[in-house]
Amino acid sequence: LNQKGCVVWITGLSGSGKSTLACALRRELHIRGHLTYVLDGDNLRHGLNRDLSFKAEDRAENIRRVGEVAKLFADAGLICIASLISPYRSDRIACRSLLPKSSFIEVFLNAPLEVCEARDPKGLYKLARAGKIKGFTGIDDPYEPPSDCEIVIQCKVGDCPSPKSMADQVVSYLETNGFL
Ligand code: GGZ
Repeated sequence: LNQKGCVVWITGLSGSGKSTLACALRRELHIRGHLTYVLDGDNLRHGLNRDLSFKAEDRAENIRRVGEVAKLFADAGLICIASLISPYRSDRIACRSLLPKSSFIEVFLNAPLEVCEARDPKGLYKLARAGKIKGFTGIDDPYEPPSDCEIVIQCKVGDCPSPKSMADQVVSYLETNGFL
């Protein structure tokens, strides 16, 4: 293995396609012979982070733990793909500071709330609108978009890139910056 490890940190609203992108990116990198590991917020909340709620300080702790684990994978030479809403800029900045400069690659999956809410794959937006889930990101809880991230993936109403083309955008960045 001759690979420079890094963390690809995907942030965006629930339903923006973070897990889909993570999965497509894993596939593209695997095809190219690179070792990856995907850390998905929703999955980790069933295990490592099962003790955490969605209030701001628990989200911060969620992001902190995943950042520390991602750092371990990057240290081991893997491309670690983390997909979490990670709604607070300060929490993402704290993760960035754990890694050597340039090896934290922040990807903003910029899908409008309207698109995410129309998808509503788990019916959570519907529950949030009905007041049955409190503190749902984008509805009655904040999302702070990155101001200085490495990659922005734009998704517009009626015009969202395919999973493969989202992944390709990240692959191009990794190639250009010497990670592949
Ligand atoms: C946001 C919530 C909430 C609230 C449950 N707010 O899209 P999903 O459903 O499948 O994945 C989301 C997941 C968010 O976990 P993260 O660890 O990524 O969040 S954070 O980074 O903010 O800590 C969503 C579901 O949990 N979910 N309640 N109130 N998303």
